[in-house]
Amino acid sequence: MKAKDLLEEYLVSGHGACPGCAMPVITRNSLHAAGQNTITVITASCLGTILCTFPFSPIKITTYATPFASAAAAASGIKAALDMQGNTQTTVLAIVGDGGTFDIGLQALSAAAERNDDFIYLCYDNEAYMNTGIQRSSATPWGAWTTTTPPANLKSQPKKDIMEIVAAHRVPYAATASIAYPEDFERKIQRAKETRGFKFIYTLSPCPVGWRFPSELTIRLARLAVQTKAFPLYEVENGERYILSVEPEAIPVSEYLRPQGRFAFLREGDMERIQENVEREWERLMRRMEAY
Ligand SMILES: Cc1ncc(C[n+]2csc(CCOP(=O)(O)OP(=O)(O)O)c2C)c(N)n1
Ligand SMILES: [Mg+2]
Repeated sequence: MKAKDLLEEYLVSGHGACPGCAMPVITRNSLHAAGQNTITVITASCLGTILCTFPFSPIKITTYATPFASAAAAASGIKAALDMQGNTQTTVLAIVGDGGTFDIGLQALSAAAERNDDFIYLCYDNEAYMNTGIQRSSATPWGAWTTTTPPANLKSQPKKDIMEIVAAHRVPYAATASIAYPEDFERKIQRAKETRGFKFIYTLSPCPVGWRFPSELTIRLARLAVQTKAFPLYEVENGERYILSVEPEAIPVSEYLRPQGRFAFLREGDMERIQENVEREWERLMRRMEAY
């Protein structure tokens, strides 16, 4: 990373994010690590409304806004066009929400991963379709309230395991990252930038509006997600070699969930059930780490 890039801000004030939104931090950190010579690709999402406040924009990087389903296809196309120009230096960085990744954009993501196209796909997961009014996505966790999973009918399916889906494509590099661990976050973007082929970075994006928590708790909740093992930080090389980035402190998951109003409707025994699921998933991840 050039020293200049560390000092330079590519996302400036005047963006349209809600107070406490994690996305400006995610975008800023990623662009610090990716540097000036980057083209970003975004879809219809909260990020789209934050960055594309026509005729103004708070992002100083060339940004291509594409329809909801096509982030990965657009990034593949931009990379192919750069190759045709003999430009191997520009980084292509798609920044896409959970709806645009887990659901509507999944086939384009899978196709680009299968072709091993050379760009970084960064998924920020706020665990619902936030921009259109907090509808559930396949990234919404079990037991969460959203406007389409009201208290009488809370989300009753588990969250889709996007890291396993991407890893199954045996892509060169995939990693989870957190805004509560910014050095680890930027290191992973930097590593993705230096790796040829398809790279996937997956980050949690706490949303005060959709998750129903006070806006000053964003970073604390991002950290608690890691420390409670709800969102482990790790890397996957070639879809096979799993490496843990941060050893969690094994705090009960309730510490992470209780400040969030979207979990206020859990019934008796639900918290224990969520804790058991966290432990089961953690053990499965540990087996992956040991297997290599
Ligand atoms: C094909 C299509 N369907 C639906 C929409 C409406 N829409 C715009 S943003 C959005 C939600 C995006 O969710 P996500 O990708 O999770 O990003 P977030 O808004 O949560 O940041 C939806 C459904 C659209 N723009 N295009
Ligand atoms: Mg979302």
